[in-house]
Parts: sequence; C-alpha cells; structure tokens
Amino acid sequence: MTHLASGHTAEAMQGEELERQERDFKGYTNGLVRLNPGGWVLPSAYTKFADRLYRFEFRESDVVVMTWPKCGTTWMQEIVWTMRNNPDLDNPQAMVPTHNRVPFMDFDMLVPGYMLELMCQDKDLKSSFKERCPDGDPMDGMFYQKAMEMADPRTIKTHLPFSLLHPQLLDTTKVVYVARNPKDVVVSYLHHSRLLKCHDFKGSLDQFVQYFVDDELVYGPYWLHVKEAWEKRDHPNLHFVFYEDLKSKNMDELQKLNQFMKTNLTEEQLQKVAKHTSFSEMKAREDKAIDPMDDAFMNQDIVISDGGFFRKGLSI
Ligand code: PPS
Repeated sequence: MTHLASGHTAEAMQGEELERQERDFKGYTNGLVRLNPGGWVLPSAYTKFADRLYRFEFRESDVVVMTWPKCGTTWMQEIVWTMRNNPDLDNPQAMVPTHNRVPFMDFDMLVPGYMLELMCQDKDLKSSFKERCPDGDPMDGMFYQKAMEMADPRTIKTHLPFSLLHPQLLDTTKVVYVARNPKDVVVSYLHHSRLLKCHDFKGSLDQFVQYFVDDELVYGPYWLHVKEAWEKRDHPNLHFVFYEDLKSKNMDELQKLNQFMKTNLTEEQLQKVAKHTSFSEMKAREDKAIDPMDDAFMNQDIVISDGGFFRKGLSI
C-alpha cells in the first residue's frame, strides 16, 4: 500500500478483480490501483505521478478544464483556448493539435511503456516536448512536464477530481467543470475504450455499463467526481457547465464563460468562437489532420466501424 501526499492510500488491484479487468481491457497491462477514501480507480502508473500532480503549481493566469472522461472536455478545451488566444480566428497556433496547446496533465499514467517509447520517437511530439522542456526526460512524464513548462496563459486539462489536486487550487486559479448526462457518458466512454489501445476494451455494452455502475472504470467513481465539483459550485473561481446546456444554449454559455474568464469578447467574436468550436468544424479539422501516431494509439477497425474521436456529439 502506498501513502500519497493527498492523504489517500493507493492499493494495487489484485486477484479475480484484476484478472477480470485485464481480460476485458487488453490495454491495462501494468495493473490498476484503487485509492481510498473515495475508491478512485486509476492505472498503477498514477502512483509515480500522484504527489507531483497533487503539488502541481497552478498560476493565477491558468484556466483548468476539469471533467470526468467524455463529458465534453475537448470541446471545452477548444472553447477556452480559442476565447483566450484566438477570438478573431487569426492565430496560426490554432492548427497545432489541441493536446499540444492544452496539455492533459495526468495523461502520462494512461500511456503504456511501449506507447511512450513510440511517442518519444514521434517527430512532432518529440520536438514540441524538447522545445518546451529542453532538459526534461520524456520517459518521466511528457504531458505533466509540458503542462508545467507551458507559457502563460496556460489552459490545462485534467480528469482528476478536486480531492486529488492541490487543496488551494480554487484560491489561485479558475476552473471550468463540465458535467454530462451519464447515459451519454457511458456510451461515449465505451466507444473511447474500444477505440484507444491504452484501454482496448473487448467486452459488451452490458459489461461496460456494469463496470460504470460498480464504479470500476478508470477515473471512477463518476458521481463522486461530479459531487466534489458540485459542492464547490458557488466558489467564484469555479464555473460549472452542463454539456447539454452548451449544446442547446451555446451562445448563452459562451457569454457566461466570457464573464467568468473576463475575456471581454464582443458578440461578434463569440459568434466566431461558437462556429469554430462547433461539432462539425472540430470534426472536419480532425478528419483533415493526418496524425502519424493514430495507428499506434487507435484501433483502426473501430474507426472504420464506429467512427473516430468525434463520434456523434449528441445528447439523448
Ligand atoms: S475525453 O477523451 O475524455 O477528453 O473526451 P471528451 O472530449 O470529454 O468527450 C468526447 C465527447 O464530446 C463530443 N464532442 C463534442 N460535442 C459537441 N460539440 C463539439 N464541438 C464536440 N467535440 C467533441 C465527442 O463527440 C464525444 O461525444 P460522443 O457522444 O462520443 O460523440
């Protein structure tokens, strides 16, 4: 058992439970841990980064996009980054993939060793890492280090809950939390878990739903994650958004973000942001971007049968 700076203990999943996870998720080759209190399920590699993630120094100028997986993270990352860095849609940086502009600070733990080695060899990832972290060792957390070394103003993505991040996070930094109807989340996470080789889920929809309701999916439990944020919803540095509202009242939600982030964008600029971050435009940009790492990361048979990352973008 490992004791973490957050006050949690991390215990390796074992026996029948681990065998079942490894049978259904072929990507979980390095095991999983369960944290208490809370029962958080995370890859074993989390323990390597846990204390550094907990002590991560957030800045006043940061905006953190915090979500449970598949709640609209990428959409919100693009909205926040565009509002702050590209409101007139003339910033050439916008062509850089989202993960290079808005680092996913806890991603490293999800990457199996062989994939990290491939990432270290990838020309674009390697050069963007070396540019930001000239003295950094990519094997020691490429994304975590990139998040640390990003130039201001940083927009940072995390799927970690409040209880695993710095307790003073909201005292210094603005957080945008996005929640989504769990029925849509489960379907989207199922697709994601079949698509991405780091999960490589081989089971059925029913089995996946069972994992969700039993709080056994990576980053689970879902409800505790949402509850920790919901309890803080009146904090002036927390902005709580529902995916469904962002979809049905997009301009209203962009106005609220404009006030929250004090970006002072005009109605015309917000209209541009709305169009640029619409599902159809984001999907079209993904379709055009040829990422040589896709084969290493994604099961191409799932891309063909069920689609890529931008699946449907709908609410039930
Ligand atoms: S991740 O991997 O956890 O970061 O995934 P996340 O970005 O949170 O969620 C992916 C789902 O969000 C949909 N999506 C969008 N919906 C509406 N508008 C825009 N612009 C948009 N961009 C992404 C994406 O399609 C996934 O949902 P599903 O239901 O699977 O289509």
